Amino acid sequence: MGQIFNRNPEFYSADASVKRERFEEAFVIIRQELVDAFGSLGLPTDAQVWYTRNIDYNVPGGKLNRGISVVDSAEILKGSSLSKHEFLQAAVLGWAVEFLQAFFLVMDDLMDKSILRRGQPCYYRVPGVGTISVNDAVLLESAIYQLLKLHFRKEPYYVDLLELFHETTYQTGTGQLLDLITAPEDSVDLSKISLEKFRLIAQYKTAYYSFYLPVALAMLMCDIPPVYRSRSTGTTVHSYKLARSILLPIGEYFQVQDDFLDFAGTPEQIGKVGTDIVDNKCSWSVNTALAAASPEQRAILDDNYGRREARMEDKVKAVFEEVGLRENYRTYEDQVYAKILALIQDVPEDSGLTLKRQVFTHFLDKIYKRQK
Ligand code: GPP
Ligand code: MG
Ligand code: MG
Ligand code: MG
Repeated sequence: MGQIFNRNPEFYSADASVKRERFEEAFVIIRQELVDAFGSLGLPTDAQVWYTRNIDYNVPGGKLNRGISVVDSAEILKGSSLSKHEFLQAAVLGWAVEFLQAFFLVMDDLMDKSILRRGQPCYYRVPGVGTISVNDAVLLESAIYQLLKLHFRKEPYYVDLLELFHETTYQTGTGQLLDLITAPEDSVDLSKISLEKFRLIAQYKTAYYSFYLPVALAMLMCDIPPVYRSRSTGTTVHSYKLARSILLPIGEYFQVQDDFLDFAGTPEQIGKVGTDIVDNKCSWSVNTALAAASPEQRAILDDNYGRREARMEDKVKAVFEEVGLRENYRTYEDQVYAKILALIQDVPEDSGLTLKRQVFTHFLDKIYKRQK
């Protein structure tokens, strides 16, 4: 283990780069465990090399917000810094979330026909990979359950962890289904999309796995009771339900940002090339533009949205600019931030093993006004 990991953990108070470095040190251990397990199958060397490249190409290079949030949340819920063992446990759960995300992204990029991910070609576009990426995605998902078994088999909440990952995968697959069937390749009909559909898609495809999952994992690990009586307000708190009621709106806000950046972000900035317009997606951006469009602008959107031609994509982008999408987004962001803060203020603040407002404000502040 390296220097940083051996230092007495003060994760929550540490600055972002130190946190990231310590979290990445845990990855070295986790990766080795998986590579060793694969090696023990006695397969040819080329399979071992392929498996290792799959992990290295797809898992570690992202923002790591979801994974690090498990550790942050565990520390906030515990109310003090984690022991070395607790840190490793939380980091394993955090990396399990990152493996889940890698599993989703490999498949999502294939389905969305995307070009770039995290500043490098999408995995399916790597020479020789193609549709083998589907099988590699299966292996990335399997890694989650190998890690859970290795590190949590003896914990009383082991089954809860398994159920949570299974349920989250189900929810995300459901969201991806909605996302895909709302965006048929061969028939563009903008009258079929709506902000309500966008919300449903965002909740299922993004919010559960990106926001609820990391916090729920930390709650399980820290033994937060599912139901308790708040001493400060005298009310009964259903802790997981309450967490969900705040984290799902944060997830919707995050997907609005993702959709806006798909249109407004540069590849250098966001590490990917936006595909929502050519993919005919029910994005926040197109819904917002439709609501503000004149009949002439609407006609341009009808004729050019969801077509695989750069010239037509540019016409759509011009309408997005004309209707003031950027200004609209700034207003949305300030309003939603205030709204979510108000939700957080309603969380009863108690000492001991209870939910803490800071778990949520921490998350919200991490994404507020994000540029990538
Ligand atoms: C992101 O949507 C959604 C996912 C990563 C969930 C995928 C789920 C599967 C079951 C495969 P997006 O396409 O807007 O993300 P991005 O903009 O990063 O491509
Ligand atoms: Mg995508
Ligand atoms: Mg997608
Ligand atoms: Mg997107």
